[in-house]
Amino acid sequence: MTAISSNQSRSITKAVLSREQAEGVGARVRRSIGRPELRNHDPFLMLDEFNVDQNGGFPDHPHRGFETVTYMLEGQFQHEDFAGHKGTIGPGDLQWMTAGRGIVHSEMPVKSQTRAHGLQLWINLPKEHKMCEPQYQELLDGEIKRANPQDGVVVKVIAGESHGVKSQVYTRTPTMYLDYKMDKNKVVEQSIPASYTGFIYMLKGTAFIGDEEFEGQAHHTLTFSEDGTDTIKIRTKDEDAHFVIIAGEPLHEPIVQHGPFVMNTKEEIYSTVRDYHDGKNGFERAAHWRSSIARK
Ligand code: FJE
Ligand code: FE
Repeated sequence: MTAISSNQSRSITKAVLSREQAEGVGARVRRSIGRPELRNHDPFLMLDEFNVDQNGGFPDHPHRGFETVTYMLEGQFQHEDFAGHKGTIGPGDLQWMTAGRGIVHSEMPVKSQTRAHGLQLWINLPKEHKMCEPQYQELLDGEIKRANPQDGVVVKVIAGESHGVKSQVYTRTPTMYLDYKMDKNKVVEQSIPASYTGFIYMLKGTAFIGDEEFEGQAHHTLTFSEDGTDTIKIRTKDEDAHFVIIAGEPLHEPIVQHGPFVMNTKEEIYSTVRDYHDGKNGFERAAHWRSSIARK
């Protein structure tokens, strides 16, 4: 009841290294959430750090029942969906795609570029939003607000709030997504709603997390304790660090996943497979569609 615990940081309960594995067509990913040691991180289904060269990509595939959030770090990525929505995202840009009842699309690197490097997060949707109309929220690097809690610490607020700066992204599943760049020898505290589950994915350098200063290194996922604490403390020592903090309100709803379809029951998965096959209930345009960007 007293505020004793509220001044303490969450601690780290797990640290898992993601090595590269093959995914899509000729693409490589470091899988964070979604790998065997990091399943059931409700509301998150998957986080991939992808590296795709000009021969690879993720051609023509469907989604239903969740959101895909693509955040580019390097290179250019093109996308095109079955409703004619298309575009290119470059370093620092964001595509927040709510697949809802159905999207079929291709995600491919721009040919002339050497490689496309970024993060793709899959966020589960609450039951009442699984069959919503698809929606895109697209922000260029320059449109994403920054917090600057102190000299040498810059936070891009992709979703949620940091140090008084709020993202304009609408989240159907309450989500915080922050891109932190810290110089060496800095300490920051980030508040995170006490009910959220969360983790850090390290992109570069080393950070020391929590009161016990758990050491986090590149390509590691560090999961947060769920102890009702509403702050995470992060320190850098003799090198700079780049990482994302991702946290969200757990849905506590049953999850039945069949590849790119995520519903609440087996029956809903069966009808999704049928809808996709028959071109119904949101997949009408899937029938004879093939993207132009996925053809060699
Ligand atoms: C996939 C279903 C999918 N990781 N990282 C099945 F949707 C995908 C898929 C991706 C993906 C796309 C991007 Cl841009 C980045 C990703 C999985 O599209 F690979 C399989 N096997
Ligand atoms: Fe996709």
